[in-house]
Amino acid sequence: MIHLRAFAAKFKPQNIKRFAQNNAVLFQSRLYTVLETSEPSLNGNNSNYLEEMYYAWLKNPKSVHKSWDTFFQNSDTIAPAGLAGTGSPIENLPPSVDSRGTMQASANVEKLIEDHLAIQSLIRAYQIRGHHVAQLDPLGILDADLDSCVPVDLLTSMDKLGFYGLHESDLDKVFRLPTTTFIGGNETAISLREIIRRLEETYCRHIGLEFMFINDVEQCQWIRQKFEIPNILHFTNKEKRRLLARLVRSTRFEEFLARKWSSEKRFGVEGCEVLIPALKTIIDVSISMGVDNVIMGMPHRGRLNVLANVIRKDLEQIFCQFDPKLEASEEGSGDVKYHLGVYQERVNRTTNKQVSMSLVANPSHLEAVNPVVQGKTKAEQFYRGDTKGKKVMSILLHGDAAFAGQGIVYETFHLSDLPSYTTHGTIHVVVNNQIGFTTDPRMARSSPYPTDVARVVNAPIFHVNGDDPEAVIYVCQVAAEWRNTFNKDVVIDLVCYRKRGHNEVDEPMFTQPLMYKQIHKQVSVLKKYADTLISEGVLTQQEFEEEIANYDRICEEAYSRAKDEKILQIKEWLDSPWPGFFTLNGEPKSMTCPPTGLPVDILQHIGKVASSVPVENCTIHGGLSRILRGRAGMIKDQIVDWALAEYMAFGSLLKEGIHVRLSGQDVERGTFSHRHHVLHDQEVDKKTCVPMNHLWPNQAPYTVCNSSLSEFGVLGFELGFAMASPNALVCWEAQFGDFHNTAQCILDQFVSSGQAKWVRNNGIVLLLPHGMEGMGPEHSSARPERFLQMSNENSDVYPRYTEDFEVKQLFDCNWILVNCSTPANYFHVLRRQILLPFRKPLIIFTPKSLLRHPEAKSPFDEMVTGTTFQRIIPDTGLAAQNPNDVKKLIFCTGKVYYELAKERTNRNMQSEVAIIRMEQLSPFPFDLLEKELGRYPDAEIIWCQEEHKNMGYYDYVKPRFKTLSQYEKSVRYIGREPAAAPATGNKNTHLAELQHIMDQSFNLKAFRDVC
Ligand SMILES: Cc1ncc(C[n+]2csc(CCOP(=O)(O)OP(=O)(O)O)c2C)c(N)n1
Repeated sequence: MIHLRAFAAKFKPQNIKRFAQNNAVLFQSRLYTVLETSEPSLNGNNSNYLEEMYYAWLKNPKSVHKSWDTFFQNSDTIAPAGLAGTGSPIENLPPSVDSRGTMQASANVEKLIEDHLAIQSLIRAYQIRGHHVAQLDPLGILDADLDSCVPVDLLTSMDKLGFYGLHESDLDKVFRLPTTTFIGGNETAISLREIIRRLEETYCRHIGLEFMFINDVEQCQWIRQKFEIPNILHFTNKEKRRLLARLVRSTRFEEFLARKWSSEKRFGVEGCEVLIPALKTIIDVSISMGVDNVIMGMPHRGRLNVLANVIRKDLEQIFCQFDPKLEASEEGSGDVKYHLGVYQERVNRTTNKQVSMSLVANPSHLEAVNPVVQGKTKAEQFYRGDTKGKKVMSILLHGDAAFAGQGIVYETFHLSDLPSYTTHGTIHVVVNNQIGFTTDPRMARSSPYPTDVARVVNAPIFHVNGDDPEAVIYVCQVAAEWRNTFNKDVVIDLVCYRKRGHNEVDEPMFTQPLMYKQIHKQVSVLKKYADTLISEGVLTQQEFEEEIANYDRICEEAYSRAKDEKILQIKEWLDSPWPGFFTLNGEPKSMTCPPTGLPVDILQHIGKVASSVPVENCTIHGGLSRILRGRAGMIKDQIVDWALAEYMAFGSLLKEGIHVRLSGQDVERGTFSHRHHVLHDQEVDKKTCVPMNHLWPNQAPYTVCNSSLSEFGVLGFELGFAMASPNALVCWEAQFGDFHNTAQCILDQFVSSGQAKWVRNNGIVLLLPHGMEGMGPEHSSARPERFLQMSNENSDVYPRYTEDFEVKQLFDCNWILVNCSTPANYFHVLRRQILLPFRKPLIIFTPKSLLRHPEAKSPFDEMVTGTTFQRIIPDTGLAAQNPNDVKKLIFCTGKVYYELAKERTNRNMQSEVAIIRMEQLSPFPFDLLEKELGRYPDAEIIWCQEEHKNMGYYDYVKPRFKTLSQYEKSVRYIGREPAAAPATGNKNTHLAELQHIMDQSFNLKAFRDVC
C-alpha cells in the first residue's frame, strides 16, 4: 500500500499533484476514474503559506490573523509533544528558539501539512468514489456498480487510516476543511472523526453521487453544496404526508390492476413504486421554476401508472384499454395499451399553475423514442421562443438494461449540447431494477453502472436506493434544480427491484431464484415508509388506511364508468394535437390541394437572393462566387437547377409563414457541394450568412443545420420536430440514401406506421440521394424497394376513380414516395407537402449526377402559377404524336430517364420508343398510367430500372401494371440481374451493365421469344 505519508515526507508540495497524476492508477479503484484535474487542490502554495504563517505565529501570535492564531493554538498536531493545549505557544517554548527547536517546529509544520493534505485527499476520495460503497440495492444482495471491492482510499474500517498516514489517535484532532467541501456546514474546521462520519453520511448511505468527472468547478461545487451540508435531507410533515400519499397511489394502482386483470400484461412498476413520487417531484419543482410544458418518453415499465398518476389520464380511459371487446373509433391498427401516447393540460396542484404534459407514443423498440422526444421538445421550445428551455422540458425514462445496451441512448446524448438540437437539459430517470427480462446485469453490460453512457456529456449521475423515498425525492429536487441552473442533462438512477416477472405472467424463479427468494421476503416501500411516519407521529394508522381507501374508491368508480364505454376513442391518445389544423372531428378541412405554382416575380426574387450575399462585408470564397454568378445567369434565363428549385420551394414557404428546417450530415453546404445555404466569410472566423433568412421582411425562420454523424438519432429527432406543428417543412437529408438503414427503426416503427398505430399525422420529408453512378455498393442505392414494400396500398385492387382521386390516394396512404426527374417537380412536391390539408411522410429519392446535369434543368414555365406537381411525365415527342407507331413503351423513374432519352436519340428511335417517367411511385398513379397504357395500344410494356431486379421498383410496379391491364398484359423487365449487393464496386462492370440495359431497351426484339 502506498502511504501518502511516505511520499509526503519527501515532498516538494507542488510535485504532489504531478506524482498523483503519474500514478493515477494508485488513486483509482475503477479504470475509468482518473484523478480529477479540474480543481488544483494539491497546491504547493498553500503549504508554503501555511509554513510562513506558522513561523510568524511562533515569533508573535498577534502578527497573524486571529483565525490563524486560534487555529495554531487549538491544533495540538503542531505543538511539541506534551505542550499541546497548555497555553500560549510562546509561553510553552523554551527561552530561546534554538536550532533544535526550529527543527522540531519545522517537523511539526511538515506533519501539519501532511495531515491536511491527507484530509484533502480523504475528502476527495469520498467525493470521487464514495458511490461505490453506497447502500443502493434495496435487496442488499447486489452491488449497483457490479463490484464488491471497497476502494482502498475509502475508510470503511479504521485500519484504512494508515493509507493516509493517519492513526486512530488523530481521530479527535480538528482539521481545517478545504473550500471544496461543505461537510462543515457553518464550521470551517472539524475533527477527523466527524469528517469521516459526515462523508459517509453524504456519500455512502442511500445516495451515490457520480459527478467528480465533470470538468467544471462551479458545477462540482454546486453539487457538493447540495448534498454535503449536514442534515440537508429535511422534510416537513406536510411533505412527508404528500410523499406517502403519492406512494399510496402508485402502489394501489398496480394492486387494483392486478386484482381486476390478474392475467393481463401491464408491466407493473412494483418494486419501484417510488417512481411516481419521483416524477411528480421533478415536475413540481420544474414548474415552480417556470416550466409549463413537460414532454416525456418512457418504456413499458410503469407506463400505465405514469399515465394515471403523473399525467392524470382519466382512469376509465386506461381501464377501457383492458377490454378486448371494445372497438376503436378510428381506422388504423392501434397499439397495445403500454405504448400509447397522451397529451393533457391541467393545473398542477402543488404549484397551482397550468401545465401541459405529454407522453410520446412509442414502439416496443426500447429507447427509440428518445430522439423523438427531444425533437418534439426542441420544436415546442423553438415555436415559443423558449431559447433557454425555461418553459418546455423533457424527461426521459429508461430501463437499466436498455439504457446500457441501446446505442440510440448515446446518439441522443450527443445531440444534447448541439446548438440546433439541444433541449437545454433532459432529466433522465432510470428504473434500475437490476434485471433485463431474464438477463443479469453482469451479462447485460460491461460498464460498472448502466448509466455510464451519460458521463460522455458530463451529466451528473445520482444513484439512489429506491426503498428510501426521502432520499429519492431529495435527489429529484436537486436534479430539477440542476437542470434549471445549468440547463444540462442529469441522470437519476433509481436502484430498485422488479417484484414480479418481466411481465405479470412470467415466472422469474426460473432464472433468478435467489434474487426472487429475497424479493418475496421484501416488505413494500409503502409499508416501510408508512410505518416510519406512523412511528415518527407524522400520521396515524387510521389516516394511512383512509388514504388507501380513498384511492381504492377512485379506482373502483372509474372502473364502473369504464364498463359503460362503448367505443375506444383512439384520438384520446394523441400525444401531439394540432389545434385548428383539422376539423373538430379530426378530419382534413378539404380534400383538395391548392396549386403549387408561383408568380414569376416571386421566383425571380428568391433567385436573386439565392445568387447573392445579402449582407455587407462578407467575403465569400472565389469558387462560391462563381457558383452564385452561375445562379444569377440561370435566373436571368428563367431556368433553375436542382439547388435553385429547392431554394424556391423553401423560400416561398418561408414567405407564407411556414418554418423550414433542413437537418442532416453536411446539409448546409450539401454533400455534393451544390446547395450552399450557409455562406462562410473567408476573412472572419465563424462569420456566416444564411441568405434564405434575408428573403422577406416578415418571413418565417429558416433553420439549416449540419447534424452529428448519426442517422437513428437525427432522423428520430426530426420526426419529433415535425410532430410538434403541421406548419413546418421539416426535412432530413441522408448523406447517401443507403445510410438511412442505420435509422431503420425510426422508419419502420414511426415514419411508415406511426399514423396507423397512433392516429398521428407527420409531414417529415426525407431526402435520400439515390442513383447508380459507379460509386460502389454503399453509395448507390437508397433502397427504394424497402420503402415501396412498406406502402400500404393494395396492388391488386383496381381503383375507383373519383374527382378527388389524387388527393384521396394521398390521404389513404401511409407515406408518399417520389423520385423526381426535374427540378420543377422537386419544387412542386416540396410545396405540395405543406399545401395538402393533411400530413404524410414524404420520401424523396434525390439525384446526385442530376444536380449538375445540363438536361436536368427546368424553365420557370414549369413552376409558375397554374403549374403543379406531375405524378408522371408522359412522352411529348415523336412517339406521343404518333402513338400507334410505338413499339415499346418504357416506364422508368429517376435519372435512368436521361440515359434512356440520350440513347434513343443516338439510335434515332424517337418514333418507336416512348418513355414515360413515373415521378410519384407511391401512391401509384393508377389513373394517369391507365391513360398512357391506352394511348399506345400496340406497344410492348417495359419497366426499365438501373437497379438490380430484386431491388428498385420492379416488384412493386409489376402487380400494379397487371391490375391496370386487367391481367391482360404483363410488364417486361429491363435492368440489372438480381444481386446481393446493390451495386458493383468495379467501374467497368458498372458501365457494361448500363450498356446492357440500353441495348435491351432499344432492341425491339428483346422479348420476342419470351412468352
Ligand atoms: C430494442 C429492443 N430489443 C429487445 C426488446 C425486448 N425486450 C423488452 S423488455 C426487455 C428487457 C428490458 O430490460 P430493462 O431495460 O432493464 O427494463 P425492465 O423491463 O427491466 O424495466 C427486452 C429485452 C425490446 N423491447 N426492444
